[in-house]
Formats: sequence, C-alpha cells, structure tokens
Amino acid sequence: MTEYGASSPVSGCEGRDEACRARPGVGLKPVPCLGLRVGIVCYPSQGGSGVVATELARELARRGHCAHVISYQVPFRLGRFGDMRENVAFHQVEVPSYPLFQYPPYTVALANKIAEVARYEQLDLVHVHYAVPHAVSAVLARSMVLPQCLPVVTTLHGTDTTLTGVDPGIRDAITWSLRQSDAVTAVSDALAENARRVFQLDAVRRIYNFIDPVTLRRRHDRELRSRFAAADAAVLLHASNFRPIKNAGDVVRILAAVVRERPAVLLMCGDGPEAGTAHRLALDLGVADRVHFIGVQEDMCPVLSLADVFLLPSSEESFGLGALEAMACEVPVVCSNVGGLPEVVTDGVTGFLRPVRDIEGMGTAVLAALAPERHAVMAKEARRQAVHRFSTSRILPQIEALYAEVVAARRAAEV
Ligand code: GMT
Repeated sequence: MTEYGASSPVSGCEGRDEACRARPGVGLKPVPCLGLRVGIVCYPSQGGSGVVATELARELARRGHCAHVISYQVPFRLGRFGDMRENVAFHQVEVPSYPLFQYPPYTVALANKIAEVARYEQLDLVHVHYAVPHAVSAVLARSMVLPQCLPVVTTLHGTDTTLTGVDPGIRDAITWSLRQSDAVTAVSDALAENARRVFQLDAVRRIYNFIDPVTLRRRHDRELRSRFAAADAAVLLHASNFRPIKNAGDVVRILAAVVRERPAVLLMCGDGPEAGTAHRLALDLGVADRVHFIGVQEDMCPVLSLADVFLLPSSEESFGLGALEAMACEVPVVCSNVGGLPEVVTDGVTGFLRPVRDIEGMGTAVLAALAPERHAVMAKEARRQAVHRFSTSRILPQIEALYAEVVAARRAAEV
C-alpha cells in the first residue's frame, strides 16, 4: 500500500498557509493530519454518487488521511457529529440569493468554497464526484489558489456522462473541465468507454465502487423479518431514488409475476418521483398488501439482511451500487443487462441479467434464484465476489495510488 509521510511541506506550496489563514470568518482550526488532506465534493442527496463520496471520506479517514466533504448540506449517510471526530469534516457551500438571480450561482459559490477550504485546510487535492457542475467549480477553484497545490480528480458516476453532462447547454464547459482535471475516473469499464467517446478524452481510468465488508454483512433478524413476511414468503427488495430510469413500476410488475407462482412480499426502500406511481400500480395489480414502502434508510444493512432477492430493473445504470451492497449481504440480484451492471453481477452465478423491461424474464429469474439449493449457492457466491472484487482493501489502494500520482505530477510540473 502507498505510504504517505507525515505532513511534509511540498515545494512550491509553502506560501499557501499565509494566504489562507488571512481569510476571516472561518472559525475552525485546520485538522492535524498525517496523511493526505483531500477535499471531497458531492451531492448530499440520497443517490449513489453521494453515498460513494461519503464512504470514501470515511475510509480515507480510517487510513490516516483527512477528508473534507464539501456540499450544500450534510450528505445523508454522513452522521452530523459522529464522523467529525474521525478526521472527516463537513464544509457547507453558501449560495447567495438576490432578487436579480433567477438561478442561484451554485457553481461559483462551490468554487469559492473549494478554494477557501483548500487554502485554510491546506488540501493536497480535491476529488469531485459527479462532473456537473462540480468539475467546473473545482477547476476554477484550482486557478484561484496556487494551481500547483491543488490537483483535481473527477469521478464520473453515470448520468453526468449519458444525460446531464452532454446537454448542449453545458456540454462544452463540462468537456473542458474534464480535460482540465488532473485525472478522470469512471465507476465501470462501460462508463469509462462511454466517457472517452462522448467527451473525447484520452484517458479515463476505471475505478470500481466499493463496500466495506466488515460493516456491510448479513445480520439475521428473524423477528424483524416476520413483521413483513410470513415464514413461507420470499422477501424481494428494491432500493433506489425512484427516478424514472429505475423503472420502479417494473419492480411491482415483477412481484406480481412472482406471486402467481409462490408467496412473496416486496420492500421498496428509498424515495423519489416515481414512488407514488409505483404504489398506485401495486393497487391496480392487486398486490398492494404485499408491498411495503419503508422510505429512506441511512443504514442499509438491516434492510438488506431481510432480503432474499434484490431487484434493479433500471433502463440505465453505470454501476449499480445498490446491487453490490445487496451482494455483500448475501442477496442475489436480478437486474437489467445494461451499463456497468454486467461488471458487478455475474449472470447465473451471483444473480441474473435480463433485457430492460423483460418483466416475465425477470420474474422467472427471481423464481430460479429462490429455489432453495440454488439460492444458498448464489448468496454465498454473491458475498464472495463482493468481497473479493469490490472490498475497500482492493479499491482504496487504487484511489490512494491515483492521489499520489496526481499530487506528484502537478508539483513536479511546477518546480
Ligand atoms: O448518474 C446518476 O443519476 C447519479 C448517480 C447518483 O448520484 O445516484 O448514480 C450513478 O452513480 C452510482 C454510484 O457510482 C451508480 O451506482 C449508479 O449506477 C449511477 N446511476 C446511473 O448510472 C443511472
């Protein structure tokens, strides 16, 4: 593993202390840190990129680095106080409002905050999650502080590459910010390939999302399970932000197909625009009494531990973090054969991949996965692959190595 020496001063960056300490109104002292000081920029809302960024901040702290999470509110998986003692700090972006502004200038406010945190906390680099608009803000912030002191790493998460980032209204700015980034990563080979093509980037490094196998493991709770399901009923689970691409209606349709053959219930975890539609569909299909909407859950472990099969019939999914978290808890996955999902789920081994909108196919796959002997083998293999291929011990060294590389390269370039 990469070793990081103590907070050794780096050539060319010595002056930043004075420059930043001069900024009034920041009440906290910089956190003493033996590793790298990393700014992490993300969306705080329920959603994969914010979850990955939050887990990364925690994991970096565990490894002796300091993580400074920058967003407009505390990310939902970051405890308000709990993480603060662990070298994870939160910095809120303050967005000005003024009658003239029909749209709040968030991109500028974020750049301002990144630069302020970089100076005051002496960040070694900033790592933005989701390019829109974070990469633009980070590159601007880098120009505002001493450029040799603030490498920018941008991680693409999905719709920033397939949807929002390629909107003609912002595409050129996003492309520019990616080209200006010191490194661009993507969470799957499929997304990396897509990004190279649509943004015409030479190098996009694939670094998979990860799970902590120690905290995320199956913990049986028969009493809790019995509140949702009779002893003979299978528990199907879907967890998402219920955006249209998640096809929450298809989750309900798959349940309806399954209950024609055997008893089952469905837990719907999370919240979002299509939750109401899914509920009405459950009523229309006569399965509403078997569908439990359990809302947003900060700790997914108890929920995943109730499940027998995880459903993710999305139209698009660059990785499918929910699927990986399910696998870590011994839950086979039935999902669409799109984007990065085939890199996470091995068809017929840790779950089943079926074409998007293939309700009957997915229903049949759920029944196959629930066959007792097959289920036991798949559950075990799902956990094994999650740990072997995606655990923190495998992925974090790749991120640390990338950080060391970009820090060294930028400093060497400026000497
Ligand atoms: O791309 C998005 O819609 C946002 C993003 C999010 O914040 O939820 O989701 C993406 O990032 C996750 C973490 O890397 C991936 O697991 C999801 O597959 C991906 N979503 C899509 O590609 C639709």
